[in-house]
Amino acid sequence: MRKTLSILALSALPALALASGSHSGGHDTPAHGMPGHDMSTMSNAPSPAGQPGDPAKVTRTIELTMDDTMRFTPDEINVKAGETVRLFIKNVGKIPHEMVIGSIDELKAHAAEMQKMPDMKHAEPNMITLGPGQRGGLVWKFTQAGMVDFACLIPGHMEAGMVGKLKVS
Ligand SMILES: [Cu+2]
Repeated sequence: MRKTLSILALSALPALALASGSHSGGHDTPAHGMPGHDMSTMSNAPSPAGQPGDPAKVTRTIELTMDDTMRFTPDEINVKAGETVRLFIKNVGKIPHEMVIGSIDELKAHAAEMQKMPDMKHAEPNMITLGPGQRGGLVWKFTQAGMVDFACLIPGHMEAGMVGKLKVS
């Protein structure tokens, strides 16, 4: 009986991770937003980084790992403009990590807010937070050629080098 329960508890974890990754809502705290700007519309605004992808249009799955040496593996990924990919990420570390896609300026601004509010709960289509051993996916469409960045915005991680690049050609 005890064994059955623990298996159930473990199998629920990836489902939770996937749920948070696909969550379309904004941040929980209004302090995070800009005055007079509805956060729920922000993720739909055109961004050079691309936009949330349609899971039905995924043409490729790219697997990544995150670990406690503050690295993504791989940390450089080549994609094509117009391509919708599924980034399938596994946290192989013993502490939580996350992957957030954006321009380096967006990521730095977001990291600064995370420093002020380390307990801030956030879930947006451009990010996924994974606990130790968890895995989950993020579907993203790359809209224009250029360099798109990603980082782990848990306080201290980006500063320790937990960043990566998506080269869109
Ligand atoms: Cu991290």
